Amino acid sequence: MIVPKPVHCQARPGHFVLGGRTALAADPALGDVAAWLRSEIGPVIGGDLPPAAPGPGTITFALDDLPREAYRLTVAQDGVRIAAGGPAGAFYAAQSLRQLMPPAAYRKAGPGGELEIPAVHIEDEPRFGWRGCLLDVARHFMPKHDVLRFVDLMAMHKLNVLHLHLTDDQGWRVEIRRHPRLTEVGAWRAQSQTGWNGPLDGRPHGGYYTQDDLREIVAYAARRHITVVPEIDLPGHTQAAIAAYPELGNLDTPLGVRTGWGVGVNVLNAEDSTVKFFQDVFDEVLELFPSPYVCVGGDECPKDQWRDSPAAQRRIRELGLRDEEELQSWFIHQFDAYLTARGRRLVGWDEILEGGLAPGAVVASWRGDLGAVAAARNGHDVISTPSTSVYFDYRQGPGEDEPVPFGTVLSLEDVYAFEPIPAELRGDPAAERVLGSQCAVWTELIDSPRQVDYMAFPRLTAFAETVWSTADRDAADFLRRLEAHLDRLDAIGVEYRRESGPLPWQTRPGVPGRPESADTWQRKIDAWTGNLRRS
Ligand code: TNX
Repeated sequence: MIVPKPVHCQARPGHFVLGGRTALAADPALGDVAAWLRSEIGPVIGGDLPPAAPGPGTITFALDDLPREAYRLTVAQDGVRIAAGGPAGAFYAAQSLRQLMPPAAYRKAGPGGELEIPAVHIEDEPRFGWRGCLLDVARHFMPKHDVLRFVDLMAMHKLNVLHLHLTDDQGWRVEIRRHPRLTEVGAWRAQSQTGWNGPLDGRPHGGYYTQDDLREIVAYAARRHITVVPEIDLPGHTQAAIAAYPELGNLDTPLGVRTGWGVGVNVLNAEDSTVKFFQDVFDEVLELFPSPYVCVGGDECPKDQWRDSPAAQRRIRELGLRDEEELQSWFIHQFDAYLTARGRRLVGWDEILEGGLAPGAVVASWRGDLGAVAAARNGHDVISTPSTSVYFDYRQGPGEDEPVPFGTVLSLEDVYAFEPIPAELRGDPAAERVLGSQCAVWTELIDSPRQVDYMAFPRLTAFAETVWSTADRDAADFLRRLEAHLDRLDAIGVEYRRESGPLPWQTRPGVPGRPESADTWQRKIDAWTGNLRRS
């Protein structure tokens, strides 16, 4: 009944009884995982799960000669034995063990008493090393408390990368000491567009994370074996920064933080001082986020302002570039060199392929498969995140009551059927370059943590199985296990989408969306990736 499905799972007769005095015995290297399990399960059974030496009746965490994220879990009448390649593997074993318990094991407190765990032998390890989820906290701010809750939900599904989209036209969400107006001004907008293109709602929106908040999120995630990859999106998607510091932009007229959606025309200018400004920003971001990977965005940068700006045209000549397209890749190269010099690896959206890249750069391929194939064949690592397969802002069904209908239909079954290795790379050694995949919760039309629950679950559960499990995909079997899993989500209080569609209070009648047909979408991808194909 475990999701994502383990590589090997064999039920055995009998069960283990977990009670308040059940002892936890852990190799010192795995002590923190045992402590995590104690703090989660202790309050449910009303006991303290004391530490002890291995012995009968205990739950034992031992190291074994296995890959870092692999584990073996044996539940027997006389004890539970976990053998893991390292702390991450032990943590995934503890997650599986918790799924073997009744759903009440997911509550914050329980009636006390004992939990029965069926005897079983599991051998398990993930298919991909990058099992990610992007959370867009820029379009709609998500309070820190809800981010931590989301981290726990990712951990429950054995995902290991949280990509935090921290800045965009509509909001700047990370405190930067050196440039305080980024949050003083950039974290707040006067109002927001209702739906995709409805009237402005007249309500201020905003929020940001202090540096201490982000240190807490990073540490909380690390304890759950999740790396937080920060994204500071540039040179497009920067109107909030330009609103705070107009000298970063191309216009003489001041801008506000953006209130509408869609690709924005206000982009950074290409002055050295602007590059320096953002390198100062990254100096602080790197301090907060130890992740080896750092995302600089690079997506959707309209070139109109550079075409119209005498200063940008002067820069193009000064730098000996051919045109605005090359100016975009020059921009990205400045940050590629900056990050490489600091021992980090640049991650960017597939648009960054359009001008050649440093060898260490990682491409997040979102517009179909083309970017993934091109990047892998050119020796770049790839994160496969095609919008029509893993963008959870896309509607979950064709019904008009989906809140708020956007993009093409991406059902639970579609996500389950998603294959992260593009068809064109199958059998090609370049397929090794696909580090894994990442689903994405973009939040233009998702304005609260409750809406995030609805859009992310249970599709995230299906996604977790596609990136973790090596087993053949069997949708009927998945849906059966999902039933038990939904009881766990209910115990946590996740307001997921039911098979029947949204509940009446989950619909948002009258809020304009932007539903599209699969054909329209494909035509759009073809047009967008024209540059990529030519390059
Ligand atoms: C494209 S994916 C974007 C985001 C939007 C998303 C909506 C990417 C690199 N850019 O800015 O939020 O589509 O689906």
